[in-house]
Amino acid sequence: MKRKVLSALLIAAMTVATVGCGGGSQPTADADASAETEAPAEDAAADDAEAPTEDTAADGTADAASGDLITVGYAQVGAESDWRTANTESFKSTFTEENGYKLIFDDAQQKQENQIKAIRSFIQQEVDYIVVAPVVETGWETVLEEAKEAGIPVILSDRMMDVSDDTLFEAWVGGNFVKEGETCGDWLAKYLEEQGRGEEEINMVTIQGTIGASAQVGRTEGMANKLAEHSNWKMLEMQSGEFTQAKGQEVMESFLKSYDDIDVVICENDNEAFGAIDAIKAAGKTCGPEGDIIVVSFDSVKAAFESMIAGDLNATFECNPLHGPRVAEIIQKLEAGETVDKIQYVDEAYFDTSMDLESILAERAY
Ligand code: GYE
Repeated sequence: MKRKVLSALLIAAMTVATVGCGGGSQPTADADASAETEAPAEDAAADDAEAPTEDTAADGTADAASGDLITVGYAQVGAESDWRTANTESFKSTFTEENGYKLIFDDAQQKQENQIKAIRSFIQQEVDYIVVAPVVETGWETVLEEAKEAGIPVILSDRMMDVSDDTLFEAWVGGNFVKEGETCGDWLAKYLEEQGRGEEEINMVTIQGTIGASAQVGRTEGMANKLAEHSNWKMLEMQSGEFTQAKGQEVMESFLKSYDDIDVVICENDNEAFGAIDAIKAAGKTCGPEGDIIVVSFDSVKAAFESMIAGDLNATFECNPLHGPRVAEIIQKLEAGETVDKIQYVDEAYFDTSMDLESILAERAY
């Protein structure tokens, strides 16, 4: 039985107890050139995955000893931030031949059209699973229908898709972006209160992420919920910094030209904050706990800890990028015919300069 048919059966009836984990299809000659094959292609003899195997391990790895590799196509957003680099690394170190996988990795350079192309290329290559970290939430129905038609299960990771038919994907795993935004607002309220500025008029600006990305939509919404609770907080302006340091700096430069009384800048990721901090300093202002402008951001990558230790950044709200093993676990459950939770949120914390940041940084994985 062809693996694609097995996958289709898996979708149609989750009653299949154990499903073959082979497949290992070769990239076709006309495969999208941008889809970079992570691992060397298997030899033709390995492509004999017709028979079901029962050799998946409980730790989310597959047994490579049988020679049957699970082919996974990962449509990655891009390489826009430290978070993204850690996320890519998590997938590359999890989906190895040693662990029983062949990873086909595609970097979409933050463009949805490139991701759609990559997904079509994965379908053409008859991969076993398609994993997508969607750049934006909308506009995916057609290509997901094509994957469904081909019998290839789709797993979403990191950002969410807004699709009317949720059978178009198997599961999603990522951060709770609205909650992250609300945690940021709550932190800010407490911080201002402690400074005796609880009743003061507070002027804010936001450097948003990529517009339409669920990390942007959720963080903006969470913060808006908290703004509604504080009549003395004023959002002067919001503009996208595309989740990059360079754009974050550019946007902050323009904010500083337009307003001379900014109290808080909310950066929807750490890299934008690094750019904003450079812009603040270049404008002759100061930031951080001792400075003129409070700077907060999301992700909590290592460089954010360094920035807090340096006294530039006030706080960072965590978003965990290490989704490789989580997606592998979902795949192994599907391979075993088990049901998986459709929506899987990852627990997240926050960090500020009142904490022992040196010790936390020493233990930090990303
Ligand atoms: O915050 C940002 C990255 O989607 C959660 O994307 C992710 C975001 C993350 O570019 O740094």
